[in-house]
Amino acid sequence: MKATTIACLLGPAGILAAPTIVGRAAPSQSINDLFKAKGKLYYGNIADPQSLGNSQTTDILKAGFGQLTAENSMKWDATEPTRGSFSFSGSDQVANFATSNGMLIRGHTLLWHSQIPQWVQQITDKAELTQVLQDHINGVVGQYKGKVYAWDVVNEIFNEDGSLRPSVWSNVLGEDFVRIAFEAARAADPAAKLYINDYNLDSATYAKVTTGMRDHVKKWLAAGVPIDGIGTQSHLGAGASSGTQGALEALASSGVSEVAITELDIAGAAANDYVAVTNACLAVEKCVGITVWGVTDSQSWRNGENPTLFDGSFNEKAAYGAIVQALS
Ligand code: 9MR
Repeated sequence: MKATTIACLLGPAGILAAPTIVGRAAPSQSINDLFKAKGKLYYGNIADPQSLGNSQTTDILKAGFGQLTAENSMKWDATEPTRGSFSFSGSDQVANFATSNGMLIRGHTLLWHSQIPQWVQQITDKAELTQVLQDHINGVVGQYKGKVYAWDVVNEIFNEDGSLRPSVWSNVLGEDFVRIAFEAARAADPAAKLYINDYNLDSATYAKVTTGMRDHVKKWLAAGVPIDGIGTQSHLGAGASSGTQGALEALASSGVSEVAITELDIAGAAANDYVAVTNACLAVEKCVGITVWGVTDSQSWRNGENPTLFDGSFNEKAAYGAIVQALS
């Protein structure tokens, strides 16, 4: 890593003392630039107001990555905690940082079973829940109209066996909540790519990939639901990267125009796992980009698993250099 900052200190007698390392700067090579040179749109990462308050984190983001997802601040509990009263203080910070640094934005997420306020969970009337969903999507997508590359419109709506997960959405509205959400998002920002996002989509033959995501999306596309892309979160265990390319191909075969790896982290962050996932996206034409879920291990939701590309002291890990090498 070339960007290590070296301070030459003068000793008391004016003699040049040994160089002292006062801190490592950001990575010297941008994996975003290298990925784009291979025809992809971005290599991204996540942020929220707290991490953006740390200059070592922002240095890494600026030097290495070209896309940002808000880790939590665009979710429903943050943006519309009370019905009809929107709060964008956190999410605006993420969007402004991305925009002022030329980074694409992935909006995450408009409809989820988790991180939704009680007042939403308690609705049992179809017409009311439809209105509430449309108003939420209109408010949040409208706030960032023209600024967001892609929205995760619905998140984690499948069970492991490929059926629809029970939630206030499916319980009250049946499967129709998917159409309602995508149509509202399309109306609020016609230029944004609209995604369906989920986890455990890591192997081509897994039920959640086949009878779950692929077959449902095929059916919804045939019915005119405006779905542009499928996001595979890719929270992987060590050594679990071998299925990624096949899974991306299976998801792409649903007929969506693009797919993306939206929340990548890998237990242990072995270099060969990160390189395999990067190569999988390169090998699948519809794969537009990769988002890593966490800048440093100490910021990761996977406590103790060290799944990101930088350690808790902001040092680049071997996997980052291996991605640079694979893309060079
Ligand atoms: O990383 C997020 C963590 O800070 C939150 O506490 C958590 C709350 O549910 O959500 C995490 O992000 C999740 C993402 O929004 C959806 N896919 C799974 C991610 C990891 O749990």
